[in-house]
Amino acid sequence: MRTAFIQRDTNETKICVAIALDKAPLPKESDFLDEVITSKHANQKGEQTIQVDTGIGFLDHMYHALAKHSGWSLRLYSRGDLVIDDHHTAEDTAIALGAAFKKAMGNFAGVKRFGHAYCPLDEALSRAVVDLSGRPYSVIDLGLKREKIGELSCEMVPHLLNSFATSAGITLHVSCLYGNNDHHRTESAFKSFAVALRTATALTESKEVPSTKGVL
Ligand SMILES: [Mn+2]
Repeated sequence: MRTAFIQRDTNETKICVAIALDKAPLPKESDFLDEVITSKHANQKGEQTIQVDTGIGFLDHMYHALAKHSGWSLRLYSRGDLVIDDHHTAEDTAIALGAAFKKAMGNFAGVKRFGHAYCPLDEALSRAVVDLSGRPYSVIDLGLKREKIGELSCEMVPHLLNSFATSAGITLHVSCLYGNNDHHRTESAFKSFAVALRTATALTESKEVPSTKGVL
C-alpha cells in the first residue's frame, strides 16, 4: 500500500499531509482532517478523496489539480504565518507534500521511473518531465508576469515546485511553453507535472528498482 501520513510543525507552519496512491484508502490517522477541512473549493470525495486547506485559495486549487491528475487521494492541512506573507506556507506545504510522496513511494521498486506530459489549459501549454531519480534537481520556467494569482505570489510557484522536487528526491523539469493568462499558465504546469508523475509512478510487473545502481 503506497500511503503515508506526516506531520511537520515549525514556528512558521503546522502541516498535516496524508497521501494514498493506487486508489488505496488514506491512512486512518488523517481521518480527523475530514472534520477540520470544511472548505468547499478543494474538497471532493469519490474514487479519490482530495481535501486541501492551506489558507491560500489558489494554492489549494493547484494541489487539488496535482492530486486529481496524479491519481492520488490527498488530505493536506496547513496553518501558517499568513499574517507575514504566503512564503512559509507555500514552501513548507510543498516540502511536506514532497516528503509524504517520498515516504509513500518506499524504495521506488517496480515503478516506471520516467514520465513526461504536455497539458494545455485553453491558450496555455506546459510540459513536465519527471525522473524519480533520487537526485533532487529542478528546472522550472513558467514565465509568469503577474505579481500574484489570488493570494499566491507568482514568485512562489517555481519555488514551491523546486521545494517539492528537493524534498521528494526527484528530478523535475517544468516549462510553460506559451499562454497569456497566468492562472492558465500555472494550472497547465501543475497538470502536466501531475500527469508526468502519474506515468513515472505507475507500477510495472517488475519488483526491481529501475536503476543501473540498484537503488534510487
Ligand atoms: Mn483554474
